[in-house]
Amino acid sequence: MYSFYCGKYVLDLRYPLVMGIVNVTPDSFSDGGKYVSTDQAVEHAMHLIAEGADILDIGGESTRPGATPVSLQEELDRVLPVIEKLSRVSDVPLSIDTYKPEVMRAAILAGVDIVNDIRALQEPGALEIVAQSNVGVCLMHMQGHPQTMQINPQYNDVVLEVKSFLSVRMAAAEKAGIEKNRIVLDPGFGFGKRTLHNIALLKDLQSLTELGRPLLVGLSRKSVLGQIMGADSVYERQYASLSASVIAVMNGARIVRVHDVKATADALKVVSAVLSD
Ligand code: 8Y4
Repeated sequence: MYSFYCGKYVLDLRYPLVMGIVNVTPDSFSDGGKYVSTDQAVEHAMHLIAEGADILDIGGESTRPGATPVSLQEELDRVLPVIEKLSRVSDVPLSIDTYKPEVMRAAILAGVDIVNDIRALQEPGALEIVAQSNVGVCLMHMQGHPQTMQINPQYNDVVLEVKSFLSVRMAAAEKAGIEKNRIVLDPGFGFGKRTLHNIALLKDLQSLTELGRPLLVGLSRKSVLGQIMGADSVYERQYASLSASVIAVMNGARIVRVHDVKATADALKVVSAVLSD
């Protein structure tokens, strides 16, 4: 239940780990143009490791609600140089944030240890590519598609529906040959969910642990926190993000995907001390 087999690593998830976000997109790394700097992304990644990141999640396509998709070639051009450089120097597992099977394949060849897929390996060919490797995978729930998912999210019982989706995707992964101990599960905060749905999931996260695999959650800087606080800027969400990570881990999460690694690592030391007592 608590070992996560991912590529070169076996992670002990009896205690919470911090996954640091490395965006290789022009909105976060640019001189105001379209170009993306490999060096800046690698430098940021190394900074996150120094701050205590246990895992790095590298993404080349913004998955924010309404964001425009990038082409396969553009995504590969963004993430591969970063993965190639980091895999030579990093002492923590690298994760690729993608739903595209071709990007998964190239990233695995370049040395990533985890595939973080917001589409839970539903793209044709994705299950096979992960099955033919030894990488770990994060299966995430999303209702709808990134461009439209926040228009009208609807659930009868959000916790039950997320749980049943994750159960189905975990069964599909195992049937394809991906061993259970290579899987972590994620309710997908903000992905086709209203504030009330996100709060219901955070409150009742513990029930998702009944699926028998560790939970990964991402709430860092998300709009649900802005909604709760009444603050629009993502830069006003750091304390709320930290609170959300602490609540998530107290309620059973074992990996938190965050922008602010140092603050989160400190907070999770306190949580770990309480959990292990
Ligand atoms: C401000 C900051 C506004 C961030 C929106 C966002 C998750 C994920 C994302 C997650 C897993 C995001 C790739 C969305 N969220 N992967 N990815 N779980 N496993 N939005 O919750 O950070 S991107």
